[in-house]
This record gives sequence, structure tokens and C-alpha cells, in this order.
Amino acid sequence: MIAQTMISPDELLAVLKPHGQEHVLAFWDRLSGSGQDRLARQIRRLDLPLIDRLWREEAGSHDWAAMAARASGPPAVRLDGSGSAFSPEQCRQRGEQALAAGKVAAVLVAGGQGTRLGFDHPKGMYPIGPVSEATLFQILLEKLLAVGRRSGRAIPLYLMTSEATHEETVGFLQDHGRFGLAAEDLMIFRQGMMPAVDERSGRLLLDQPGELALSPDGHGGMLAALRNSGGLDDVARRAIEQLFYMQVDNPLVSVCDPEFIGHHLLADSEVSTQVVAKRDPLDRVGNVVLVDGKARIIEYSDLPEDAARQRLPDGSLKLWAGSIAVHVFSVSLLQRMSSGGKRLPFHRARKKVPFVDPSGRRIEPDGPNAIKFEQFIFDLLPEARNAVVFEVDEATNFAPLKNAPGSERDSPEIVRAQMVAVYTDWLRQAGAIVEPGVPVEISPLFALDAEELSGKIDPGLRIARPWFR
Ligand code: UD2
Repeated sequence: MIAQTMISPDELLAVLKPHGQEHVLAFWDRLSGSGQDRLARQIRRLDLPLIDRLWREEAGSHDWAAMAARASGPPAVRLDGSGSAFSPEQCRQRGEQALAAGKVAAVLVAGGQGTRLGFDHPKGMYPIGPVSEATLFQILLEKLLAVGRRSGRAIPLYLMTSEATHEETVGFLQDHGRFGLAAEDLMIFRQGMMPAVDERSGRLLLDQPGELALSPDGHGGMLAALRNSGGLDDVARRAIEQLFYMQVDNPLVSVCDPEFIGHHLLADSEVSTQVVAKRDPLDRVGNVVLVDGKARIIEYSDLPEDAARQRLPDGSLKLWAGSIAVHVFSVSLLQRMSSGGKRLPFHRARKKVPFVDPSGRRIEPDGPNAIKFEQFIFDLLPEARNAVVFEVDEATNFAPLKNAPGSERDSPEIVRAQMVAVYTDWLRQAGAIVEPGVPVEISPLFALDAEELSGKIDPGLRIARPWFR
């Protein structure tokens, strides 16, 4: 006998009816007790007035074309050092000082569903190491471990998952001993979910007769999730002042880079963000721009093509700065933006979302039928004091894994080839001879950069076979 739920549908109807969402209970009587409990919990978590507002805001409520027309390239610290009042050495020392004093922690966002990759596990579990086949999680956590060892102080990691990735991620990291991170230095927290609505009616979609169609609320969900999970309190308890933020999909990120963090501190900034000079106007990265004196990011999907193609008299792209989603946030900004009713805006995306029709049949639409709502963490930029844009070299800092094998860009093969190119260069700088086309890979625990490597291998070392240390 399945215990009937204690919840009367009338109570739920009272919540849903004022918003025209009573259809969500259409299959209530068919559900088991636990099915009714689950649906009731999902309904209780909804912010229905917010969903009403978000759906009503017309898709064009944000006039990206008008914003793009007022946009210019941002002032930035460029690769040649221009745009900075401090020397790289000053920045590095300041960053090392903050790391050694335990003022810095890392955030890794890994809640995305990674649909484009066609990998049915959390993306962090993808074996990307060109020789070792190390997963993205292993490479990123070992980089963090190595930076902590170098600065003499373990760096705590706040890892964000979603419903879609949480269980597997927790199990995987448990099974691998957190790749060396101490248990007390890894906090895994789950971001929130947002329902999808029918794009014409604004009605909530059911994924199953007893389940709403929910998806992660965007990496901007990190803000609320960090607060609601107690992560922000933990950060305060540890007297951490800066959070280094990275995505799970980029194995070339310079984790907790001392020069980047140091510049952020010396410039007294609340948000510093890394960019690469776009090679193509339509590169699928966010465009870091200056609008009305504020730095902000216009996502590639929102930037009108003519604005993306504009060039300056010297032929360079007017909107040249491509966001690689590597940031440093001051904790004071995160505290300010996650309290007192302030929140990040929601972006709307038209998506294909399977749903249950009134007859109870599950429909797989062949075109976009729904609106999803996501927050983007980079919308913190215009809220920040002294936002800094910091250019890095794409070849050595940015190789995001986005698409399935064989894809034209951001595929596993392309990422691995870029990793091999970086490590080959390190080896050659250290005096080794690497035969062309030979895959080589260096663990962060062996060396974090070319300088560290050169002290660890014999000059003249010949490498003619796959090589991993
Ligand atoms: C993101 C940026 C783009 C550029 C690019 C660099 C956005 C909207 N666009 O493109 O401007 O910087 O990255 O690679 O961010 N994630 C979560 N929870 C979510 C959604 C995403 O944790 O609800 C994580 C996801 O695991 C991944 C990262 O955020 O690590 C990027 O997510 P994405 O793949 O949806 O972003 P993408 O590739 O469209």
C-alpha cells in the first residue's frame, strides 16, 4: 500500500490557479503517493509571480541592437602590457601574497547539461588528457592543488553542480579522492532550477505526468546557490576576499593565476574578466564591451551581425574582446548582489522542450516550442566598481570543450591538439627535442608552466613516442 500523500490538491490549486497554471495537476489522481509528493515539492519551489513577469517581458524587451550601437571596445590590460598601471611582476607578487594569505578561493561551475558534446555524463568526467586521458575534473583540480602547493596554502574549491550533474559528480570525485584536495577544501553546492514554459501561452510544461520540465537556472544561479547553500557564509568564515571563477570546459585555464589576481587587487577592482582578441567577428563567445561607461557582456547570440563585423580604421574589430568566462569576483560584490532583493536579470532562450500534452502523451517537438530562463554570472560586470578587462593569449589559455568529436570547432580532437601544442612548446623551451606530431602531456602536479618544467627534465631529451609526466 503506497501511503497517500498528506498534501491536498486544493492547497496546490490555490497556488496555481491565480496564475492560470492549474493544468499542472491534470494527472494528479494517476500519481503514486511519492509521485504526488515530488510534484507538490516542485510546485512549492516555483516563484510563479516571477515566471509570469519573465514570460510577459517581450523577447525584445532587451534591445540588443540599440545597446550594440552604443557599444565600443573596452579599455583593457592588453597582451603587450599596455592598459595597466602595474608591471606583470608587481601583479604576480601581489597575487602570490593574496594566495599565500588564504584570501583567494576558486569556483568551478559544472552544472551545465553539456548537450552539444553528446556525452551522457557531467562534462567534468570527460577524458580529455591527450596522453593520460585525464578528465577535465582531474586536470582542473590538480591545477588548483599545484597552485596551492606553490603558494604554500591550500586553495578551497566551491564546485557548482545542478540536478543534472550533482549525483554523478559527487560520486566521481569521492571515488577519486577529490584528486588530492582535502575534504574540507571541497564544497559541492547545487544551483537552482527554472521551469520551461510554452512560448505561446506561458503555461508551465510537464516533462512527465507528475514532473515539471525544469532545467538549471544558468551559471548566474551561482550567486543565489552560493548564498543558499551556506557557501557564502563559509567564504566569510575563512576570511576569503576574492573568488577565482572558471568553467569546467576549459582545460587550459590558468587556475588562480597570480598575475591576473594581483592586477585585480592592485586595480582595486570588484570584477576582473579574461578576454581573448576575437579571431572572427562571429566567434561564439560573449563580447565584452563598454556601454554608457560600464563594462558588460553581450552574448554572441544577442549581438547583431553588423555590429559584430564593425572594424576600426586600423582594420581591427571594434568589438574585439571575446569573454572566455574566467573572472575574479570580490566577495563584497557577491554579498552585495545576493542580498537586499537585488538579483541578476534572467535571459530568455527559445528551446525545444519535450512535454506531456493534455491527453497525457509525451511530445518531442521538432522545433522550439518553449522559453527557458537563465541567469548569466557575467551580468555582474555592470554592477561592479572598477571592472577590469584582462587580455590573455588564446593559444595558451583557452581551449573550451563544447562539441562532439568530429565537430568543426571546440571538439575533443581540437582541444587535445591545442593542449599538445602548449606542452610541446614548454618541452622545447626546456631544451627537449619533440618529434613533430608526437602527443605529449604534462600533469599540473609535475609542472604548472615552462619555467617549472625546465628544472625537471634533461635538456636534449629526445621524445619520439607519446610522453606524459
Ligand atoms: C559560455 C559563455 C560565452 C563564452 C564561452 C567560453 C554564456 C551564456 N556564454 O558559452 O560568452 O564565455 O562560455 O567558453 O555563459 N553552467 C552551469 N550551470 C548552468 C549553465 C551553465 O554550471 O545552468 C556552466 C557549464 O557547466 C559550463 C559553463 O557554465 O561550464 C558554460 O556554459 P555553456 O556551455 O552553456 O556556455 P556557452 O558555451 O554557451
